[in-house]
Amino acid sequence: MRRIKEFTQQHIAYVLFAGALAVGFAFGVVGNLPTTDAQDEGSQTFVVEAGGAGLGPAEALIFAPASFQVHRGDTVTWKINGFHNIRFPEEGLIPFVLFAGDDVEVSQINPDVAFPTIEGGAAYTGGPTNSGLPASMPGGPTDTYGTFSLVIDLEPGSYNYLCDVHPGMVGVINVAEDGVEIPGPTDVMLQAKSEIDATLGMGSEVVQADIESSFGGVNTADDSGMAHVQTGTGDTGRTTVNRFFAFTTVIEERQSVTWTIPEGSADPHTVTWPPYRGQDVAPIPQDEGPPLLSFGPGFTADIPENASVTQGVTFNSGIMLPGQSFTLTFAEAGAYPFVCNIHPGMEGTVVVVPASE
Ligand SMILES: [Cu+2]
Repeated sequence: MRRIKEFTQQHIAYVLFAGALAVGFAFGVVGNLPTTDAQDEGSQTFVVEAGGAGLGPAEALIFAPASFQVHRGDTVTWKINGFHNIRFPEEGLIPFVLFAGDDVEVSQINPDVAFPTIEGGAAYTGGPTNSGLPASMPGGPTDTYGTFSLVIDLEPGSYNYLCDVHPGMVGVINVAEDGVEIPGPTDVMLQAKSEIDATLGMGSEVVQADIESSFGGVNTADDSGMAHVQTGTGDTGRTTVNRFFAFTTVIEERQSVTWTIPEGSADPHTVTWPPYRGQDVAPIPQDEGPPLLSFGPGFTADIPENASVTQGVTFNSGIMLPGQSFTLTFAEAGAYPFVCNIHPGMEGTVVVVPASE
């Protein structure tokens, strides 16, 4: 049952990416990381869900439980359900991708997000640290699910962490004084489940409205000759649905389509044809240290904004972040399929009919 559920919400096949991370390990980025097995006898292991999935394409972008208590010496294990890192920050969120021109020469995945600064299972004694992005793929090449654990070796207090890929995805570990009674691992798991259910519940009404308004009618151009496709969800709290709304858009020749990721969304997407599955990252080996995780064809824009396309023309918006848009004008009648390179199942079509005059 769980296996089936997992397969229905796979994200990308991070084959190349995982390879690059593995190379990073081989180059010794993580060679000198602390590996102490510090878990005491009598200590407990608490599980945190990093991202929570429901039925269908809805996903809760939360750490669940968001906040819970441990004792010094306990282990926290994050179940990575999707594409997330776990970072105890010095300040706040850092960008997940760096674009050429913004302090870097090559557009790339931010190495400070991608590569770990601590090894899974090590003792965490405080300060900034990062799990890195998922590299392990238990269960098969499309399974990005894995775990990351830390033995909590911290003074009593509250310790915040976050995921850099999904802004707003944050969690707290509260270290209780020794001898103070705290809820056990089973209670913490139940709390996680109820938080995921509540989050998906809050998002579901808005998502349902999105689905009905876009799938229930035909999406066409407005008076200015522009049709709008909402790319992913917005205003759904921490619930995300990786779909295009609408799925099908019908316009006339020489009309345009604009795809927009709502400001309030937490997921990046692309608008692409044909798909470049597994080609989001093209690692460039460096003389020292980990490879540079440069954008592959999947993440790289290959057509100017507002370009005019005809049948057979390929197009890729490149990676788009929340609040960003991408526009194409369709000069020739025909059907134009498109996908998001990042989220399998996120697909749509623009049907272009001959102009009426
Ligand atoms: Cu997507």
